[in-house]
Amino acid sequence: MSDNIEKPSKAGGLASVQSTIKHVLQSKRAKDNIKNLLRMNKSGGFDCPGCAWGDSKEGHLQFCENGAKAIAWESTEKKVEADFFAKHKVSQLRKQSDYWLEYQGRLTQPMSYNKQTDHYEAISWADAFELISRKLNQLSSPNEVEFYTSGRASNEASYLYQLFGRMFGTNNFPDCSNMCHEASGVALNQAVGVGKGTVVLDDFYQASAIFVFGQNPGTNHPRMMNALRKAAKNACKIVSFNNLKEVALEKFASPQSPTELLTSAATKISHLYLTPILGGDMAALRGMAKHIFEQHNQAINTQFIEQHTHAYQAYQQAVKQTSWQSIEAQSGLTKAEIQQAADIFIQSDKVISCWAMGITQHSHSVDTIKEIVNLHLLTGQIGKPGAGLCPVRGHSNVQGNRTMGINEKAPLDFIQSLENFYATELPKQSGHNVQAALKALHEKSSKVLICLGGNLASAAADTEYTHQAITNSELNVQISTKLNRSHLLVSDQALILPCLGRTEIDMQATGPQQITVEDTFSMVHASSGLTPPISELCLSETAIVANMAHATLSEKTGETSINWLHLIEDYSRIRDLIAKTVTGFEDFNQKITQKHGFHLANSAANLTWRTQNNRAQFNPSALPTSILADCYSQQKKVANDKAFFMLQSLRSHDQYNTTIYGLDDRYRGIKGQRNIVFINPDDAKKLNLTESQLIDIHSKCDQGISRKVTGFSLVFYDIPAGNLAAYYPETNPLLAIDSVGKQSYTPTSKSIPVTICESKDHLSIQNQTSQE
Ligand SMILES: Nc1nc2c(c(=O)[nH]1)N[C@H]1C(S)=C(S)[C@@H](COP(=O)(O)OP(=O)(O)OC[C@H]3O[C@@H](n4cnc5c(=O)[nH]c(N)nc54)[C@H](O)[C@@H]3O)O[C@H]1N2
Ligand SMILES: Nc1nc2c(c(=O)[nH]1)N[C@H]1C(S)=C(S)[C@@H](COP(=O)(O)OP(=O)(O)OC[C@H]3O[C@@H](n4cnc5c(=O)[nH]c(N)nc54)[C@H](O)[C@@H]3O)O[C@H]1N2
Ligand SMILES: [Mo]
Repeated sequence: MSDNIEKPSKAGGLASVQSTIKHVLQSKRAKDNIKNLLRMNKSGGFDCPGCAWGDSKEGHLQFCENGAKAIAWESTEKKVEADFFAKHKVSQLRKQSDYWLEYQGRLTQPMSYNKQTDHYEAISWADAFELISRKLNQLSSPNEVEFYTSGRASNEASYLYQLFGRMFGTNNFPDCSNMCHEASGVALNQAVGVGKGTVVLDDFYQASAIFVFGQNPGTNHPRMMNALRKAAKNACKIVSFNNLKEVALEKFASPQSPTELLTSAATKISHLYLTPILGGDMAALRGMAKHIFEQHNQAINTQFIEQHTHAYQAYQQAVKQTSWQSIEAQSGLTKAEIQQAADIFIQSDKVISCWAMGITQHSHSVDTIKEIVNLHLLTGQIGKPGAGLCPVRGHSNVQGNRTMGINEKAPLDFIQSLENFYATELPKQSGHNVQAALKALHEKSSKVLICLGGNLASAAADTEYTHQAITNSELNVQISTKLNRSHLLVSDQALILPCLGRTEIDMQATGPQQITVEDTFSMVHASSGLTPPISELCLSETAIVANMAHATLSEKTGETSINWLHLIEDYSRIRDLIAKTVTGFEDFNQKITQKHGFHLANSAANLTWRTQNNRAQFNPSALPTSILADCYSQQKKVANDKAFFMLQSLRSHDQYNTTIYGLDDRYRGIKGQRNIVFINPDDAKKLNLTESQLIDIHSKCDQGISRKVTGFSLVFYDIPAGNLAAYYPETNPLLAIDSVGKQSYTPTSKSIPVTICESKDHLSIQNQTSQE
């Protein structure tokens, strides 16, 4: 570990409170934002746009440091108005950093790109909708448009959005899930018949062991830390599998505990902390099962297996055939460490497994998640209180978006339900996911890109390819709160449509509206903004979608079977349509009047398996021969190169995905920089590289294209040999568009094969300076 960085001894505590206050003050709307924080995640208040963790019924304050950053960022008084765009050409704006772009403030009026002047210019809403309608109706096929969604959009907005897209004639619904938890949905659907987690928040307080795989909740789900802390205090054993020693998973101080806030006291979180090498979790899980078969047959729940499962023998055989040698080599853990974890698993009567991006963003993620399921089926740890599977979702309504039909391959019964109710025929063939959408735009077979939130340009892999793909669109429509790179990749027509954020009052003809969201525990509840909108010219996402649909579909058919503009006068009308067409939403409007909303039943949690043979499936896959995505196959020999590493791209404590709040990563001891790479000091020494030295990183998936990033500073860190870590999105240029997970098509953002070398660009700069 480096002497230069100061990693704190605990997460949370006073430093969290200080950081919260700093961000609230910086927003210049401190009074509004204090009011916002007090009503956040509470009945009658609004749902935090930070993450999808569920709301607790306990305690007075329901916000965390990073939730406070998210709302302070949204609820700022800084504005980007027409004069800003008059001052800056788009080509000039493109030279600015993502941080600078978003820092300019909130978008306040619709803008249209003028390619003659290279400026965005004000446009009326009516003209903007007319332009969209005209362009869409000129396409030679409805499949020439891509409807992207980021996971913040409400149930109401996303329901109307998918209905619009399908009525227009396409299933092209790429969404942020395709880059995130897609593998969880695929694996869980196949294994247990439902693509969602099987536990609720209360299960965390009943569990006797909680396994946390590939997740950094201290930064990305800070409210989960309260649940882990409470569980740990209740003698629940927490086991972390993480490539890095994340301080919050070691020790956490609750800002709501006076002792932990004001002294050095903290709660020890992990009972056991294992650091597998990148992509090594499947092997580790396989090893846990092997230990159970070899030494603890009594822990195998034969009754559960007989009653509920399929393919047990094949799985048992697969475990037998996996050698300890391959398990140790692929996991980077010792047999003894794996046995220790397995012992905790089987000594606990109720076990929950949680996971996030460290599991889902690999080539073999689907199999890894199935391996988690295998262990739970083997021991019957599912479908009982305090036990089950918990993919911890990212964006606050990403799960709800899928439930509402934002899905390029929505189940047939979902589409048929819409067809029956709306008495119309809808497309059934699969549409584009993010990778397919970018490829279609790149080759110009797709011509229009509409983004309901997010920042596809910076979030997606293969930056140069992605930028070209978005630039190729003939019309690029971005529905957003803040300026970002996706607005600047334009060549022909483009629109910036500014929308309200979660914190703002959504006033429609019948009064202020509520929206609804679904959290990671399938709890659906209402959210109401509290502060006045930043500008009278901002519309709600729901209203923007309805107006696009109204303009486009009435132009297409002369009339539409849906009165879109009537629906948005009162969002309960949209919820009535959802109630009639989406399973589990009967009496929707009535159910959201309950204080904490309602729970969508989960069949697997009720031991009902909606799989082909109505049984939960063991997965007998062998360990992958290589953890690299298929597109790297020709590169495998480079693994012998001593400058070869596996790189993971991850989040700092001061960012929300592509939104950078600041340049610190407090829990890892990093201050004021983002272009850094964490490296094991022994690896660096072998290459004669020193701390803080600038290096270049070359991706090993060339496919004839050189992918590299330059001038990254080395940080000596406690990280397994052969692995590197650096921040996303700065490292996205290294990820080839074809480097995706099997069956999930998710970019393999946590296993990028690279080589590193002393920075040549830096040397040339040094040489230049010395010559001057
Ligand atoms: N403040 C804040 N909150 C957020 C977000 C944000 O950017 N900022 N993003 C939101 C979104 S969309 C999402 S999806 C979630 C993301 O939440 P996380 O999944 O926690 O996000 P990452 O930063 O990608 O962290 C991945 C973690 O997995 C570990 N890891 C990486 N590879 C491996 C591996 O192969 N094995 C194991 N065992 N560990 C591994 C890394 O060391 C790191 O701790 O957070 C959501 N919440
Ligand atoms: N290398 C690498 N790449 C990754 C990842 C990784 O770990 N490594 N993680 C992936 C993951 S998990 C995800 S989810 C994606 C994230 O991909 P996205 O969801 O596309 O990206 P965000 O950064 O969350 O989007 C930020 C933008 O959303 C807009 N915005 C914010 N709030 C609102 C709102 O309320 N309404 C609307 N309409 N717009 C709003 C703002 O304009 C802001 O600029 O990135 C993925 N990319
Ligand atoms: Mo995500």
